[in-house]
Amino acid sequence: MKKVITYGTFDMLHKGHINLLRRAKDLGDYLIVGVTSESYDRERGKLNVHDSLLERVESVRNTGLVDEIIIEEYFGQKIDDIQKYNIDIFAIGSDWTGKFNYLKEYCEVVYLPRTKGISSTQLRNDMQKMCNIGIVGCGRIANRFIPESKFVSGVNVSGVFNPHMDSAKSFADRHSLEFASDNYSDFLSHIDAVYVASPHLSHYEYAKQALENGKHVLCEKPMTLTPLSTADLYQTAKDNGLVLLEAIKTAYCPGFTHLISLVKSGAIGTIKDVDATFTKLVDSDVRELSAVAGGGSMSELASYVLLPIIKTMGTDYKSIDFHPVCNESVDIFTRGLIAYPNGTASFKVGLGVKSEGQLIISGTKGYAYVPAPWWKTDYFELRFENISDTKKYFYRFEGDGLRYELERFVTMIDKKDTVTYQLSPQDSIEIATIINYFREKMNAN
Ligand code: C2G
Repeated sequence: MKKVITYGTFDMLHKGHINLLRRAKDLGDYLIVGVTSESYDRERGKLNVHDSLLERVESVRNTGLVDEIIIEEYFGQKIDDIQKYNIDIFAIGSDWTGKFNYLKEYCEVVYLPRTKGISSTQLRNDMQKMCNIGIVGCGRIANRFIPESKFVSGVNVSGVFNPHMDSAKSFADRHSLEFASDNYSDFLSHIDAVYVASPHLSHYEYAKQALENGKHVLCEKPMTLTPLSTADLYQTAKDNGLVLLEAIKTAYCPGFTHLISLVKSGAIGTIKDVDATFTKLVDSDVRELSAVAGGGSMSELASYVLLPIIKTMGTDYKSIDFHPVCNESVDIFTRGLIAYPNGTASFKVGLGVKSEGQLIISGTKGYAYVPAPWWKTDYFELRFENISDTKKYFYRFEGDGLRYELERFVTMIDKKDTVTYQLSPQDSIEIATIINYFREKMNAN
């Protein structure tokens, strides 16, 4: 019996896939299809797969052409499968010509003609309404956002708003955007969604006006500096059936998402302590160190360190203590200690003090260790008493990582989901609560 194997995502199964499966089946007597898992697709950079794994498996099965379906979960699995299933022929579409020659050592490799004029990407784009996004602000993060947006399908960054028309115009020219505006109402009338990347203290006004005008909002962190205003924005989004998301990139990247799922599933026992550090040295004259602009280590960086703490330990803490180190205007470093009824959490944030940027989540059976920079999670270990039990996990963290938050944002708009477990409205409100508490204490002193 001649056994053939082929692989693919098979998203929105179409004629091209069916032709490919038929041609593969004709090569032998028994056809095995490896359908890619969601995490493997994300790892290899396919961020916008529409159908779930179960739906894709079901569509491949319904073609009636396949004898066995397996799931492809990791890079390198093809060699393992070929040996495990005694495969004679590995077949794949001609868009991959040459890429799988390394499998010739294990079986025959056949590149089958690809059907012209149809692809999952095209079907996704046809189905998904293009989301026109306008950027508020022209700073560093806004500049980074544009190249990142090119990796997310269904998105077009069409314009920019800045109260200073000169800045808006030069930003639009630099990034070949369709329009620049210094009139916010007019700017909003041209777009479907807003990415608020202006200085912190302006986030609330821009986000609020956008939501009141029916626009979805992706807002840079910290969304606002008080729980009341963050909660108010979420309420406005809810009342208008819109997506509002805080742009803490770590929350949406594959490595961090998996880390949280693992530790919350008991992989290290019951979680008892979290320790997170994020420091980023900045020049002395920047907005980040300006008190009037809402700067300081806590307001700049606490969103990151509080994320793993809130996600794993929750928010029913008994007390929080801050130990800030200040210059004449803001905290250039703060150490925080949070006491829970049954555990603890601590963090360090610094704009003027450098430290090791690691994350450790400790449990009753072991701990998760994420080396610096943990906020761009591409690797972590689960460690136990017996060091031979250590498990290592590797992920991709592409580019600046902003593509992950943007992908989540447009998927939520597309699927009409207004809440994501990766960063819920309550999570954002809790982060604002702690930052606000810190700022109140600082002002009181
Ligand atoms: N295909 C085709 N004609 C099209 C579109 C796709 O023949 N018009 C083929 C592809 O060449 C591939 C299969 O259909 O052999 C599945 O395509 P995708 O779902 O796009 O999956 P892909 O990303 O190519 O996965 O491990 C995964 C594999 O390496 C390939």
